[in-house]
Amino acid sequence: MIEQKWTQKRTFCRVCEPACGLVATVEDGRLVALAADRAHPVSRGYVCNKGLYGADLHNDPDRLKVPLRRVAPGRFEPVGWDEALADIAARLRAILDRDGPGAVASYTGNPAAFNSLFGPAFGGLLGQLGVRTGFSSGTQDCANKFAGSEAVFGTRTLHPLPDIDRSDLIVLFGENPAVSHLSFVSMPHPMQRLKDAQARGARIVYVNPRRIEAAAIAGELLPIKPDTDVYLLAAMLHAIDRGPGFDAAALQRHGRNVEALRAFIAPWTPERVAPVTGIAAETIRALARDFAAAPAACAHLSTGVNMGRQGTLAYWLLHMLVFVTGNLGRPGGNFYSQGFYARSTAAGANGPRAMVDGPFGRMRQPGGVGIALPGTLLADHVLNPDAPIRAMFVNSGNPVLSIAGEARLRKAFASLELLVCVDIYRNATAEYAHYILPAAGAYEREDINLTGLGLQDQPSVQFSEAVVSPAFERRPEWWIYGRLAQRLGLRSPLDGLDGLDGEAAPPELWARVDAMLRSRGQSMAALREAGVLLFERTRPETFFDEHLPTDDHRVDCCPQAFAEAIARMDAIFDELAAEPPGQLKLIGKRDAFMLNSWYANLPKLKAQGRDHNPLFMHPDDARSRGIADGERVRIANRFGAIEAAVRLSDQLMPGVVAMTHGWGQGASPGLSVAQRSPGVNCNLLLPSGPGAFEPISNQSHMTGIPVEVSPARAG
Ligand SMILES: Nc1nc2c(c(=O)[nH]1)N[C@H]1C(S)=C(S)[C@@H](COP(=O)(O)OP(=O)(O)OC[C@H]3O[C@@H](n4cnc5c(=O)[nH]c(N)nc54)[C@H](O)[C@@H]3O)O[C@H]1N2
Ligand SMILES: Nc1nc2c(c(=O)[nH]1)N[C@H]1C(S)=C(S)[C@@H](COP(=O)(O)OP(=O)(O)OC[C@H]3O[C@@H](n4cnc5c(=O)[nH]c(N)nc54)[C@H](O)[C@@H]3O)O[C@H]1N2
Ligand code: SF4
Ligand SMILES: [Mo]
Repeated sequence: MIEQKWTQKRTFCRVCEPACGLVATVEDGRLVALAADRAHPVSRGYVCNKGLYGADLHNDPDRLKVPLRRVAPGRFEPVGWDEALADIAARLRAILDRDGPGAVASYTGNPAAFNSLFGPAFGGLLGQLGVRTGFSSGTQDCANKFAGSEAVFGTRTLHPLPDIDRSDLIVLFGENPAVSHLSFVSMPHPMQRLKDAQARGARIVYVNPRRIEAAAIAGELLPIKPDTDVYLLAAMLHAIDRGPGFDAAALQRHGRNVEALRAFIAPWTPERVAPVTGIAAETIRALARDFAAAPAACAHLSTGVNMGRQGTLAYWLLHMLVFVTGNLGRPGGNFYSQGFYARSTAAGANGPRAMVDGPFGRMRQPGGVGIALPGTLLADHVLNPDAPIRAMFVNSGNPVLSIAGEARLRKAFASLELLVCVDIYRNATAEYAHYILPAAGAYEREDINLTGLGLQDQPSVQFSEAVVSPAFERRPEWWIYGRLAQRLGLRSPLDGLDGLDGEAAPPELWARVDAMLRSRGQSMAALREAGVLLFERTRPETFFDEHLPTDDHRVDCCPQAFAEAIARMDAIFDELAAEPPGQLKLIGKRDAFMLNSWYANLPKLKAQGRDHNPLFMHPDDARSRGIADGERVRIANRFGAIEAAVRLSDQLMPGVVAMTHGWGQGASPGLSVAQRSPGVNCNLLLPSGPGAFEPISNQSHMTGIPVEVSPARAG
């Protein structure tokens, strides 16, 4: 008999929101390959290159293997877990005793959202320590969505999805599903769904300053000048109100403050916003009319709008566009998808966050789901002479490269008495760490796809055991923070379970998920048994009566909470209108070869000239500046200056330049491949510090940044 050396295990991808099903091949206890799970009931065999490359990432020789302690700047030595955690606990205790919990802070990065036991483990520890100063990648990403839905729907966890399969008109603002696979909509293979929609006659419009990859597959482009979507949306509402009219029945049954909305949109005529948005008034009117007239129309927006200066207002107006046309809670319009928790919209309804005057200006009071301190103020808080932060935990994040203001961030991290980074790599931020702790990777821990809750087109939940045991000295976060809690003499989910080896999590940590599942007649035990549980797709018509958590089941059409932000709209509009012709604006450009800053170390993704991040520029803009394709240019503004090679692209609107973020790995010796092809950090050109974020959401301003571009030889 031949001994079988390999096995296959069903698991799922932890990189982005669709959580595509994967089959892992395990040989001698090692993960050797990941493939699409053809039998998966939701992703049905879809997987993208980042999912497949998860195996390369898993086996990257540069991944952290053992805890590291800094002995000198840039020099680390291996250390045992006991010694590392004992020393971290002692130093943390000393700082807490001396300066109190206000001197300790955390930064939680994006992959933590795909690590379902991280939250209870880390939150449990910080809660006991009284640490409340929390930063996260969320303010670089989507904080406006939480603030917007809180005000309009009374909950931060209600984000109506576009019902793509049944819609006649689908309008997508600031997103590129062909590359990024959507955010705040969990749907494997969105381009197939959009292609199918187009084939049955639906019209798809991408509102975007760049002719994105998605537009080449299905749909048309409506080019817009960056950072102006809020004015386009206001003018579309204006045109609907003055043209075909709002859906009276919908407003009467489910609207509140409708007259205030009408008063708000009155001055935003299509003619007025046309020069600022770059869209002709007649085009705005026609799109508005079509949206109102379509039997069913849906809309969605993502990071291209989130990262503008008025993402919260834009999200409000997007909700309004859908609502006043009767498309909220209509098949083919936008709907709420409940998923595996009966009270999922209630989770974000725990009281609106007030505005507060912090040491660095007005902002939304942090706390609860989705509202963190502004990331652009991280350095300010750490370096605040009146109340400096002395110790920080950074978990699965790389703020040095993901937030604006790299130089000040480096200074801030270098000033800390204690920095602990928990990551799978020694990343740019970890260079400043006193301890770098090796986390178990996605395939070395048990997990469920929690992030999709309330956002899944087809609700489902999947459990994956650890596909392989954590290799070397890696440990899941629940073990790391659980052990640290014990070292600090605090209660820990590991209490009484000393035999745990880091693979199976203590049941206590799954208790909340178990309770959620029980609300839908399921349980953690049933999920473990089944692997994947499917839930019925939520009927759109249940939106108001069953899911909107406001007492009167009404939508606030003009929230009082927006008064300050609305008052700023004219000033920003005037500023945009006064820009000189030819002013260049920088936007982001995600591609399939990077994932924020952390797919930077895979040699396969650097091939074919992908070893740097160029500046994409329209040929007309290059010609008028005497710049040739491939030439090195200087990109500068009042925040900073960088150099990069130019790549001409007529996909961009003239006046718009684009760069991929996450590069600038020259000072990341822990990532040998990335360091050899460092590229440049375009976040040096973003505003940082006070004033660089939207006060009502704490969301950073990261798109539509004015820049000058000149040949590098001249500079
Ligand atoms: N200019 C510009 N800047 C941007 C953006 C942009 O579009 N333009 N996008 C923004 C967005 S949307 C986001 S979400 C942020 C991201 O901001 P961050 O989350 O701060 O940055 P990432 O590069 O995603 O860093 C993730 C880190 O987690 C580590 N990691 C990966 N998997 C695991 C794991 O399983 N466990 C642990 N412990 N660590 C893990 C990786 O090695 C990496 O170091 O960046 C933002 N920055
Ligand atoms: N390959 C890959 N996939 C990813 C990621 C990645 O880094 N690489 N990151 C993941 C993460 S963390 C996230 S949050 C999601 C994000 O997913 P998406 O939000 O879809 O992100 P992008 O693909 O960057 O799309 C943003 C779009 O906005 C456009 N844009 C820029 N400025 C403006 C503007 O002012 N107005 C309008 N209307 N459009 C504008 C840009 O041209 C771009 O096409 O992607 C996830 N998936
Ligand atoms: S789309 Fe996202 S979840 Fe699916 S395989 Fe690609 S990276 Fe993974
Ligand atoms: Mo993100």
